[in-house]
Amino acid sequence: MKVTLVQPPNLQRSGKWKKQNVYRTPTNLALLAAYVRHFNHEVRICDLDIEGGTVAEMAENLLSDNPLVVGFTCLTPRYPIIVDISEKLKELNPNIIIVVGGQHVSGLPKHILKKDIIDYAIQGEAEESFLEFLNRLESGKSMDDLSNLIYEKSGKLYINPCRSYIDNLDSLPFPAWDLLKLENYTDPAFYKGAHLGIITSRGCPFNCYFCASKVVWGRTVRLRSPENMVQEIREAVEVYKINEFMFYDDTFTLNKKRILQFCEMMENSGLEIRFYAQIRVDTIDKELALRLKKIGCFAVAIGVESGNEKILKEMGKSLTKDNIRNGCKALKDADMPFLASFIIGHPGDTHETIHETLHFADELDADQAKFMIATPYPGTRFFDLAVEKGLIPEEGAEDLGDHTYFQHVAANLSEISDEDLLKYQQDAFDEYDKRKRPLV
Ligand code: B12
Ligand code: SF4
Repeated sequence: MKVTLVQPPNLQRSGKWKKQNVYRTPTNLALLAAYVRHFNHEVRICDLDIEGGTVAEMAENLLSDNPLVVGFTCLTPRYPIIVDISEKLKELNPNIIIVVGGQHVSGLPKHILKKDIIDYAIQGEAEESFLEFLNRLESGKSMDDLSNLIYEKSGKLYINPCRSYIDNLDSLPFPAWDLLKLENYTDPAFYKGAHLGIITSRGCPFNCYFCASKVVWGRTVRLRSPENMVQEIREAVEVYKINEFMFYDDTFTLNKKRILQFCEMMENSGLEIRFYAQIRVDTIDKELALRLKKIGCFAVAIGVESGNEKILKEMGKSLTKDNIRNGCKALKDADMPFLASFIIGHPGDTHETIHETLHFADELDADQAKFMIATPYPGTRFFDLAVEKGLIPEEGAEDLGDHTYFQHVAANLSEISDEDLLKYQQDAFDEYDKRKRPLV
């Protein structure tokens, strides 16, 4: 079956973000493509974030090689543009089958389909269900009992239960990088050339109220083996000539033993790479930071979120300010640059607690820092709370398009005004822009 997988455009590329030239690989689509291609489906990936165009041009681009199915990956802010493009696709070719997957679908399964526009959605981990979906379309078999599928029949919505997670992540094929124009994936503030996003684990065991990781992966963690990680890196370096990477894992260092083994294997591999990863402060010490540095880690990102002990406790992150101080000290001792992210506008945040957060940022003295405004993504406790308080509608997912972190307040559960939150964010960004230490 001929299928085009689509990364929709990122509409945050306006104003100051437009100039940034930052593009990340749609690794999820490259993984799905590799999986279904293995079973003889014909796949193209179209990254509209890079290819651009008006809605009509994007739709024409997607139809240019006559696919039977178009599949979009969907982050919440991109849902509205997916609906617009799909509408145009159906106008140009009423027989095209449109399916959507990704975090937004998994967080809000009840509100994804659009009559005569979005036909199907697949929630959760999707490799196996997407393959089965294409197989059934091809053979004309009923979709009724297909796990993870969301569909409509005789005006009724069906949300089928999810199948169990893939046990052995090493069994998955490596992403189909040959389907992307890899030279486009740049980020000059981090990387010297093109880079790839690699994911080596799925899931996070913690329960932060604002985090959407669990909507796709649940709360259990599955890990790829160090051998398999090194193999993927070797292929990227030797076949695709790319030696810079971003690990998309929620917490790259969650399992210290695995990462130490990975370090050892990389040291012996003869591969020279540069990479960046997200970690938690309680999963790093000086020894590990030094080992990571030795194999090419040029920086790590940590989520600090707040400088107020009570807010930290209520957040579900299981970290105290001392945990954070210790982790940052280990990174500094190892001379490992780090980026810290903070959230302004937590439920219950006051002027005092936000000042504590800003002072804590000063104390930690990260190489770079970002300050986000708390935003309720579907499937999170924050989303449920915001709906419960009537601040956002659960239905009408199209209105969620503005849920983004820069200079926008989607649902304010803090004790201060929207204007004050926006001002704190802008001032903090401006201040840290002046101080940040370069990574390249
Ligand atoms: C890399 C990344 C990005 C990249 C690129 C995302 C991309 N398209 O690949 C960039 C930097 C652009 C990005 C931006 C943002 N991100 Co982000 N990002 C991630 C990250 C770290 C990894 C994504 C990934 O590749 N995962 C691995 C793959 C294999 O998993 P997956 O994407 O879920 O895909 C599986 C299924 O969902 C499904 N699937 C996915 N797509 C499709 C398509 C079809 C057709 C089908 C059938 C199935 C399917 O199959 C896949 C394989 O099983 C995740 C964290 C995470 N835990 O996933 C956050 C995450 C996705 N991001 C998140 C957020 C909040 C954002 C931002 C809104 C942040 C912000 N403050 O601005 C922006 C959105 C910008 C915008 N305007 O769109 C949230 C999701 C919230 C939401 N509902 O949208 C996550 C989950 C982080 C979190 N822990 O909360 N992000
Ligand atoms: S620790 Fe990180 S990935 Fe895990 S739930 Fe919290 S924010 Fe999400």
